[in-house]
Amino acid sequence: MDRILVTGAFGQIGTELVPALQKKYGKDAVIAHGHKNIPPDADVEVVTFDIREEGKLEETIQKYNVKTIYHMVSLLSAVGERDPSVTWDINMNGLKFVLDLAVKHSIKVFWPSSIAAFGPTTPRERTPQHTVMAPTTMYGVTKVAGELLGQYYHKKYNLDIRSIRYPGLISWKAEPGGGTTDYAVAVFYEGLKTGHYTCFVRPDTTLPMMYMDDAIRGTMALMEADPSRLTIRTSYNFAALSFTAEELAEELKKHIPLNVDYKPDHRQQIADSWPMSIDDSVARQDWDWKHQIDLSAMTKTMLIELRKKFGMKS
Ligand code: AKB
Repeated sequence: MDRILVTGAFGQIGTELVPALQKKYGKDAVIAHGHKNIPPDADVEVVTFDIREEGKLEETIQKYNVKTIYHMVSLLSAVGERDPSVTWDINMNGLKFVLDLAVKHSIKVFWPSSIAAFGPTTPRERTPQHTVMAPTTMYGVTKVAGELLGQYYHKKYNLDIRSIRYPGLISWKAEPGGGTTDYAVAVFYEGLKTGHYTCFVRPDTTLPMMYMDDAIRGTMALMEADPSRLTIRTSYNFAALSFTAEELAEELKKHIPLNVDYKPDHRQQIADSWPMSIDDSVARQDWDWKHQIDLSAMTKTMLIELRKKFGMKS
């Protein structure tokens, strides 16, 4: 049986991608790779190793007859600045191992890029698909380099690699860790638990965001898309919502008592270097991408699901 390997399967995206893939392709078709913090109740076949251990990755590919990899392992923007060398090592060398083995074993690859691939010299409104890409974080540098490496492997070795530039993702199942857009999730958690949130970016900070269900649907749609329609093998711009930190807080206040104060920290500079909104018309044209969930629907769903998760009355 051909199987799908999800690396970084217990991170924010992997946690929701794995059950979605199991639902579509069958429970036994999916193998989940993790390194640390594997949930004891994980309902999936799990493999555990550091992604830089190339031998272990190849063993897994051969043992399970892996024919598709969603390579989700990555250190994010804020945490990536703590140790840029480790960030390069995990994000780039990990990716290169995956790409080399994908060529060797004829595997199709999904790899996530991000709005972090853009930088302060990029046009910030309706950022085009093809534009200046000069990021100022190590995470962003690895995203641009990874996009180019993927495209190179596609042209040189005919590797079927597909990629999306994710905006900030908002979800309730697993919290993000170490990103700049994490405030847009933390405000839900803290707001519900304590009625108060101290936000680490200014109220007028505007970033592109998306509810996780849309992100998972879009990711799987790109992987299913007819390859002859795909014109981008670096990474597709991918968008849904754009709002300020204050607009998000105001939306929450329609449903819960909430007091938000703003104490910008080092992450403000990163947020200010990223786009405020994204032009994703190429994705919409090439593989019919269309988001479904707006700010109001997302806020309502987040609150319903988090209340259940925390055992609170609705
Ligand atoms: C981060 O904030 O680092 C991530 C991203 C936008 O890639 N959420």
